[in-house]
Amino acid sequence: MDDGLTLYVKSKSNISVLIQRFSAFSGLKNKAVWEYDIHGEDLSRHNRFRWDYSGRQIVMLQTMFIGKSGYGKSSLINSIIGADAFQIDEVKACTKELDTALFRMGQDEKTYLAFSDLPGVGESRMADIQYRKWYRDMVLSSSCVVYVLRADQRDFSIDEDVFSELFYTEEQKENVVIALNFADKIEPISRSGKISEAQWRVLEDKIEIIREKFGVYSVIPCCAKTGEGITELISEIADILDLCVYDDD
Ligand SMILES: Nc1nc2c(ncn2[C@@H]2O[C@H](COP(=O)(O)OP(=O)(O)OP(=O)(O)O)[C@@H](O)[C@H]2O)c(=O)[nH]1
Ligand SMILES: [Mg+2]
Repeated sequence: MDDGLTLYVKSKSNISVLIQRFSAFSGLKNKAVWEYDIHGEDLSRHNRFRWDYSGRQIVMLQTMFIGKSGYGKSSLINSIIGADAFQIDEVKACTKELDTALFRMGQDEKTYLAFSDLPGVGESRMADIQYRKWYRDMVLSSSCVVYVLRADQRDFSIDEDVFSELFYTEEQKENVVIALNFADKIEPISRSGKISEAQWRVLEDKIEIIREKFGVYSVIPCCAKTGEGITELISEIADILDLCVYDDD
């Protein structure tokens, strides 16, 4: 992209591999990506899909993960792709580049499903100014955004602030899925480590609170550690991405 963002390809595979894990992605195989929106606006004008990868122009159907540092963006992508390609860290903030996992969608080397991981907000004021600019650019180049929150978090003020800066129209919010990660940590914490029925009841209330605060209907509790909720998260992402592709025969 012409703003200096570099694409770091952390893993590259074929979408068939991903479909074996999550059948919800089967509607994307051998499809081409729309470069016009419903109003006929040419989206490639925003560099929306085109990236230079190894000297070749590729088109990416991109899902971007954003949210505060340590909320599990990299862990969620790892659990989707089924590999530890993205670095995770318990203490220091660790994602400093635009890391991407690519899955080739068709027969040729042109169109890819992509999951991208941006640095977390909330590390430092200076870093945030840079990151928020990246976030704005990347929202324009993404077909779906997974906004990661922590289920056990009480104060959402920084997230609401960042969120409202990025998404203000209803149309933009339709492409957003909120992942309520760390669902295993919501009280009452279960000894098994799995999300208990009591926790699910609390999560249902939490979903309503988040829907109201952020104006996003698609709110999915999940746990990157145990993999719970990941299939539901995938199904929401796939529904959004399915609207961005067409048959390329
Ligand atoms: N208990 C629990 N731990 C989790 C969950 N998701 C992630 N973690 C842990 O939280 C820590 C931070 O996760 P990361 O995936 O590195 O977070 P990140 O959002 O990518 O962080 P930055 O790259 O700094 O922005 C790691 O130790 C993960 O193992 C979860 O759902 N439950
Ligand atoms: Mg990370």
